[in-house]
Amino acid sequence: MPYDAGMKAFRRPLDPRVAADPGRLPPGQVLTEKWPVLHYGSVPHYDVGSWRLRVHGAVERELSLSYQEILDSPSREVVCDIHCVTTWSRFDNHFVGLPLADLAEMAGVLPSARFVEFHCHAGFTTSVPLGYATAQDALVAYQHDGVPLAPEHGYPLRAVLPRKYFWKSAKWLEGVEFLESDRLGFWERNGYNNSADPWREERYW
Ligand SMILES: Nc1nc2c(c(=O)[nH]1)N[C@H]1C(S)=C(S)[C@@H](COP(=O)(O)O)O[C@H]1N2
Ligand SMILES: [Mo]
Repeated sequence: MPYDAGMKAFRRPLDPRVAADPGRLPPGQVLTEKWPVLHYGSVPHYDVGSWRLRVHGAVERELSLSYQEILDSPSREVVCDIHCVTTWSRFDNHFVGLPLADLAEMAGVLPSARFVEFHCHAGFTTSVPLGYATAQDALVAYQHDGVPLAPEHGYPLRAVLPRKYFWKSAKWLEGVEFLESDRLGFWERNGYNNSADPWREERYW
């Protein structure tokens, strides 16, 4: 079989959203319709009656918020595209949650804070510069496309940081810590690029 004929079988029709806006898909990414599940370790099953989010570090007041308190706070919807470092992208995700900027304000983030570190189930961590975490599109989210997050996607709460590769969008959040100097997270210590900008293809070190 000629080489070319074999390849054609795998060629996908161009998605109309990519055809309409070719620059929407970052370099090296492939569009997917389903929402893949990707993480290290096993999926935790939280009892939201006892689960809390701790907000701490370079803040005036440490917070410990219940799931209900988070649901009762003013929410924001963010519609965004997500880009995984393993090359899948998914368009038009509707996340609802609490803006990270609001959390920062509630806790009284100190002027010395420059990074935000996310603490998750089983010791998983990741971090971003404060400016990304407090941008309009950065959330701690509890809902995706109209339904509460499924356990495998981070229930009860995950970070959503659409401007970075999706590994920075930490699932199963237990803590948000404001830092004066950065700490490398789980994937970042294992070869991922700490800056993680999909438009610059900052995948690995
Ligand atoms: N707690 C935790 N969050 C995590 C991860 C993980 O291993 N643990 N993996 C990250 C990676 S690599 C990706 S691509 C996204 C995948 O999110 P999804 O499974 O909801 O698609 O979660 C991120 N958040
Ligand atoms: Mo990922």
